Amino acid sequence: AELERTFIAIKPDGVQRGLIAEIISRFERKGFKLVAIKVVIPTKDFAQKHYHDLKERPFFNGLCDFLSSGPVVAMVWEGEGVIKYGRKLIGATDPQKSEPGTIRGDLAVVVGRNIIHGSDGPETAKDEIELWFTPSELVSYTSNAEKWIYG
Ligand code: YYY
Ligand code: MG
Repeated sequence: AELERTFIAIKPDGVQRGLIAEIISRFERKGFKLVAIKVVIPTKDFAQKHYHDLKERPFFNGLCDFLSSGPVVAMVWEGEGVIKYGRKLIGATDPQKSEPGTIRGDLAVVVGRNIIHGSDGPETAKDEIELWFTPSELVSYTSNAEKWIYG
């Protein structure tokens, strides 16, 4: 399996609603490998760094207030195609448009409370992993399931 990694975060609404295990389970059962995880309450400044690409958007301030309003579960997941397929598991940004079967489609209702973040491409994945984690927090290991997942 090639070493592709993505940054996934359960936002404060997902944490407060008790959806941590449900969300982790979907990535885990798919066959992706968890290589870093922590619970953090981001500062507003940190939230603004995370969402810097969106700073001109009208919802930017509210979005950053929201992300810094409570605990977030920050994770790095590894696996073949995990960046693109992680986005598929998550579903469309607006839960009204997310397909049933996706995390947002099954578990969220409005765009401002869509419970999860996932990197949208290789560049943002790299940047977001570096923003949220130090290199020593990323754990490289071989899962015994890998030969059954990848053949
Ligand atoms: O990557 P993704 O989270 O699916 O969407 P983005 O376009 O990057 O927006 C980030 C975040 O901003 C989104 O998850 C909810 C919020 N947001 C919003 O509140 N209102 C919008 N019209 C668009 C996005
Ligand atoms: Mg995004």
